Amino acid sequence: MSYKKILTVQDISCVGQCSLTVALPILSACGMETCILPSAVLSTHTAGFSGFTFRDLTDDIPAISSHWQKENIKFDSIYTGYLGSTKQIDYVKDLFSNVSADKCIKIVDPAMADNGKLYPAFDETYVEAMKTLCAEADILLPNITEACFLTGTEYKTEYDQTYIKKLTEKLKALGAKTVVLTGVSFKEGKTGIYVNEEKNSNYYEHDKVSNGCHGTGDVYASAFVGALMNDKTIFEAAKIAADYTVKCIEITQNDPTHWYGVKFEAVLPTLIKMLNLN
Ligand code: PXL
Repeated sequence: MSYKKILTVQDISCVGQCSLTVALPILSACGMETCILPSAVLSTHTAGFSGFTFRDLTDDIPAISSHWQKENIKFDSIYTGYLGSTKQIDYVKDLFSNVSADKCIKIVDPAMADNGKLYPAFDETYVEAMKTLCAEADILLPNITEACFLTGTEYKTEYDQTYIKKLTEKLKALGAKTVVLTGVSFKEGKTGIYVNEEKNSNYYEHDKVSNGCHGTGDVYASAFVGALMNDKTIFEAAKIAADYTVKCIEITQNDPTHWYGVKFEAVLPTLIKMLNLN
């Protein structure tokens, strides 16, 4: 396997098993050199805890980026998640221009909404700015709520193939080359991933093991990036990430004290096996 250098830009939620505390271990387990740029530092994530602290690191980004450019540091992939501010989106676009290696794969998880609602920190201005970042993505990894906000589509919990196909086509019209849409359920008890690539679309269906666990979007995106950078195709990476995420949910769902994230650590060996890394 070739040794790849990835940059991931997202927050540090000190407690909560999301963002960087998930991406860093998963990408490392997948054999990647994982470099990080924290967008903000929070005491916990914002979904379910109250009174969390929030330190915005937007103003640190230009100097970090300049230093990397002076050192000629470049990345084989840049993967972005939860960002700290609307202004930061412009800085991330500068990173895409300035610290990408040849053939750098730009992966954007718009991490801003779920279950029909924006996360507390975000508003319409953020959504508008996020559209411009999505336009630069080689691969966009939204859930259905994010896809609806980004395309001005009515959010539905029941839908058909046509609704999903149109949603992903509208995301591609923003400029993203490939859309990997998560949480797409056409049948009771099942959910899956709808992948709309440059030339063809594909759907991977699997059992729905819970009605939504916090942090699974970040686990999914990180495993997807790890698999893709191990030279899996986009669809193979989408399937591996789904199978891994299901395993994480299975070992977490019966523990009511663990409502804030999934126990992704214990099943990392399974992910490594799926990638044939051992
Ligand atoms: O998992 C997405 C996420 C990441 N980071 C922070 C969050 C959330 C979701 O709520 O609050 C800080």
